[in-house]
Amino acid sequence: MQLTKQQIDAHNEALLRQHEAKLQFTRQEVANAEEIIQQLGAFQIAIPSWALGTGGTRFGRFSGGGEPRSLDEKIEDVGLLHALNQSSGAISLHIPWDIPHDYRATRILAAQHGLAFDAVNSNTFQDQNGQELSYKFGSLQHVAKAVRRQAIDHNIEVIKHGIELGSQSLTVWLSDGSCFPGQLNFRRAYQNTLDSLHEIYAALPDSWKLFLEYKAFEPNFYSTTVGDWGMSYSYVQKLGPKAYTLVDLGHHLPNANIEQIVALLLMEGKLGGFHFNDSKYGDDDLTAGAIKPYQLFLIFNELVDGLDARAMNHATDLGWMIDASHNVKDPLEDLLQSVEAIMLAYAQALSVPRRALEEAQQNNDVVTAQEILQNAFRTDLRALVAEARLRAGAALNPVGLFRSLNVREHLINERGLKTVATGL
Ligand code: LRH
Ligand code: MN
Repeated sequence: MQLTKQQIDAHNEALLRQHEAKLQFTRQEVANAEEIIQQLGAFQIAIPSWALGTGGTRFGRFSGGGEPRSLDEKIEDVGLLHALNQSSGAISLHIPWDIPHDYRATRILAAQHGLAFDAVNSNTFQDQNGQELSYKFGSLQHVAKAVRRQAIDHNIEVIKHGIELGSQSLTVWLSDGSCFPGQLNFRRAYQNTLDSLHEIYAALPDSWKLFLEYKAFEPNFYSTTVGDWGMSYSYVQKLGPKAYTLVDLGHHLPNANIEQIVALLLMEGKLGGFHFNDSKYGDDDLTAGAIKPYQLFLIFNELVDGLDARAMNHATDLGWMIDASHNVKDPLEDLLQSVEAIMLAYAQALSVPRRALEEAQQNNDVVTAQEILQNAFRTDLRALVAEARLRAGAALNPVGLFRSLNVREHLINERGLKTVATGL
């Protein structure tokens, strides 16, 4: 289903007067409102190809119907999101869930929807049909050289798919680890993983980046071989300048200070990018900003401060990706909400008066420092995010338009109720 400019214009027309009143008020509240609108306009968030269908847990999966049946339909769905918010201009593929069978046709279809290909993701956490050797006891860490070889070759194959599509980075997330004390020699697992990553790194084109994603637990529940930011950092330091750490917000132990981790990785020049989502307990993969919106703001506060300190380009120098799963919401509505929450946190961080904050910190004026941050978080900047969308030709209220056009109904009529998208 493709949206027309007329449909978007008619939607915006009805909301314009209310929007302009809110925008005018916000401009009075926020000194650098115009600058923020322009930076939001340049900011694009990649949509995961594996999160366009209904997610589930081991206890059940409740499909909503009209799910994409192919890579082409996934590209169409991301294209629809991008038409609604003009902030979802890239898709991140997961191999083998989304193997492109005709690179040229896939590139053309993506271009028609204004989409680029962000990081490609390898998968050595499942055994595929016909796979020779199992990853039951790990992949790059595995005690058997042949299993490590198989996993290295898969990652090199994923890079090849990415090169054909114009991607510029590989994300490696390893479920490798152990479930019981004594099961694994940690030092040997580390060394096997590092040696294997060196071979994958050697296969990267010069312009590419390798993102090494860490995770505290699941599916292994005693140790994870790339289990936290420190372990990932130690690997990427040894691998070389093209290797970076990827921060998935749901991959931390309870109460971890993620904004401090982000500040330090950025300072070290080893922060590669993000998988945005939210969680209350484990790797819940909930909508970004749905549970801990202040944490999301604090992360962006460190990002804006750290990116500017290194004169980095906000929009292009890090990988901005969502990684979520939708157990009870419409996948597309959930993704629209995640993009909105991320754009809002970024806008709030851009509105922080940096010099005043620095002065309060230098004076150990804790109250003023907190007041500055909380004022930025408590100031409603949604009109700035909406204005950035309006200027880009998108909808003032993406979820509202998605609903009023009965998009899900159209997709069900087109694809059927029982279709199941590849992915988690
Ligand atoms: C692991 C993870 C990883 C993906 C997978 C779909 O929990 O976050 O990024 O490969 O989800
Ligand atoms: Mn992830």
